[in-house]
Amino acid sequence: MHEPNIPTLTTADPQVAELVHAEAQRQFEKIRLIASENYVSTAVLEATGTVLTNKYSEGYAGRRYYEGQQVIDQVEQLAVARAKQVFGVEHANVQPYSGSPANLAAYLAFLEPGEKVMGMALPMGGHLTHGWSVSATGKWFSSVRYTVGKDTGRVDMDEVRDLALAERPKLIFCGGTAIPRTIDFPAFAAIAEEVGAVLVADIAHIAGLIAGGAHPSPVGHAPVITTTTHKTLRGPRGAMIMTDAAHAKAIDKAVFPGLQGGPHNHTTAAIAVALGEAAQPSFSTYAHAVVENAAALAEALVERGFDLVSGGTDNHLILIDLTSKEIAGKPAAQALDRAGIELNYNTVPYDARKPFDPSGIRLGTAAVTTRGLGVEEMRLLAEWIDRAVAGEDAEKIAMEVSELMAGYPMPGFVS
Ligand code: DSN
Repeated sequence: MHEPNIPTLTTADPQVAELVHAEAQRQFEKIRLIASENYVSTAVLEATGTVLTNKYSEGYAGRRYYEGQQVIDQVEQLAVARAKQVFGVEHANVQPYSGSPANLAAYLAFLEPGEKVMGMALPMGGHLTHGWSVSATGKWFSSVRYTVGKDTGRVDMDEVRDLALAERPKLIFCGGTAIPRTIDFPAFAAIAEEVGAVLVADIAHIAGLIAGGAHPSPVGHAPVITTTTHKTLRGPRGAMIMTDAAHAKAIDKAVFPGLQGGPHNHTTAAIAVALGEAAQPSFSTYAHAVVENAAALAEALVERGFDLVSGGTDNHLILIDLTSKEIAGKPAAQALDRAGIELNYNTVPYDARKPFDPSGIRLGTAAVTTRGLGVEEMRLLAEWIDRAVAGEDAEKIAMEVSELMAGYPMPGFVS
């Protein structure tokens, strides 16, 4: 059942309570490989379920539009101070509701409608909000996109520089949602400086790795850093924008009053808790274990004939092109889900198939590492993935999966 227990909810609304317990059970039994997901601690869960949700606090600490901020100001200041300490930044705004609004704040702060943004193309691993055509960021702004090399699966910084020099964007995004390799922040910074653009590092996927010292930091290279708080950082669903002193005011104004109303104070408290956890030495151990597990899983998958975009991984994320396995991403993801292994189908660079029925699957090791799985279990995982993709009996694999996972405690659940 869900932990902390929810006895009052069970009495007041058994239907919802039952669904909460069912989801906790599902998360316990499955191997969760969605690269953007994790398991938050019980302390983070508790913080999100508090009376802080009752309070409006538009504005910033000491400058609010509602009375009664004696406590909320302290909560937000604590989250900000911890973000500054964990990431070594000059300024942090912890109010964005999630990653997309955080990125939108960068546009509002530094671009006029119609001006140019450069980001990684969505099918290459970028994010919708980096100027992709179906997003408001691609509709309201002019956008140009860099790619990855067809043979290497990696960003070619010469191509990025050539495109930037030709197009002269005012805003450049680095980072994305399906990038298995280290982001070269100094090279992006040099290009942004050359063309006079503001560089935004979207570190949503790798924030926890950066906090734990398992990926280079963009601090000192990108003046603006956006991140969600719920992926490798292992906090509640939310976001932050971190900046140097020079870009702080523009970002704060863009978040409020530019884009948002009242911040979600229960989330802010949970972000503070997660950042407190990320400051502990054990979090650095966790972040390095995430990367080690991904490397081990990648190696075991390659041994089994899987074709990995860029040939492997430097971080928590693996992107598999299933073309050589003669199965598309969607049926493979569905077969894996039936086998107790949860991940998402994903486009691969230069995909010949459509985004809703692409050639690839995306995996990440943040959640399984939180459960305590290690390098040895990654080999077993590769074997199960191989068998499920090959069409072996999914129910049999699911039994083996849930037997393994029964030995690994999950924060948020007790049997
Ligand atoms: N949905 C997130 C992900 O899965 O990477 C990005 O927004």
